[in-house]
Amino acid sequence: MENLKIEADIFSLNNQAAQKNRDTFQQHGVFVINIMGSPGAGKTTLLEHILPQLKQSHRIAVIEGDLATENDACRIRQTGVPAVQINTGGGCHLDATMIAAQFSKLHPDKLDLLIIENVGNLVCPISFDLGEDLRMVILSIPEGEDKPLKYPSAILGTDAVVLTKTDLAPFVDVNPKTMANHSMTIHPKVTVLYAGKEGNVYNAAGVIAYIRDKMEAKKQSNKV
Ligand SMILES: Nc1nc2c(ncn2[C@@H]2O[C@H](COP(=O)(O)OP(=O)(O)OP(=O)(O)O)[C@@H](O)[C@H]2O)c(=O)[nH]1
Ligand SMILES: [Mg+2]
Repeated sequence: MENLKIEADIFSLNNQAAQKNRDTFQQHGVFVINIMGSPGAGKTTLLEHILPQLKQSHRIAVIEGDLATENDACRIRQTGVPAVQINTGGGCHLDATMIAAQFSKLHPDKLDLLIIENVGNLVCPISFDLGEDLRMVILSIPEGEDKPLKYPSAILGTDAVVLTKTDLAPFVDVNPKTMANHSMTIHPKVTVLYAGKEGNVYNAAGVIAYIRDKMEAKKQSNKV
């Protein structure tokens, strides 16, 4: 019983901090995306390929979350996009307070888009609102067809599922369409997108178009 109360208090405190973040993001006109998924699902690889195109039309910064190392922030900086790294030590997710502490360092008045890559984990990050506008769960095809069914909270708690590593589907006996259908069984309104290598090219055109659409939709709704 005591454990349940502590858990409820943690979520309630985080929700308050997330609401503050949401207000701050809105004041600065920054659109915020929270990217979640298992370790190695291809989150940073996806960012490395979408940032060069998105940065042509938007001012972007990235917050990277990992237990240890600055590896992912370094990879992002190589695209020319500023990135800060949060190391959680043992923590399996980012929380709203961690984001608030980093956001002020990112020149908020000169930003249109903030992308947060959460700690690699398909469970914990889903429960922690960061104040984001959009959630994307990255599921890599080699993780297996049944993952949307086995991790329903991840699918229910996201706006979009991105099925990555499409090039590996033939080698791991996974039908990406089955993964997509399982995702839509759990969450009929979820958007399913694909990304992966096609020969020497990494194709994430659908993801880029989706992000642009969502940013534009928010801009229009702010005008009303
Ligand atoms: N073949 C193939 N490999 C990929 C693809 N996307 C990512 N990878 C590989 O998968 C591995 C993990 O990719 P990352 O982008 O580091 O994964 P991540 O989700 O950011 O990992 P963490 O941040 O550690 O949770 C790397 O070796 C990538 O090269 C893809 O589309 N096709
Ligand atoms: Mg990463």
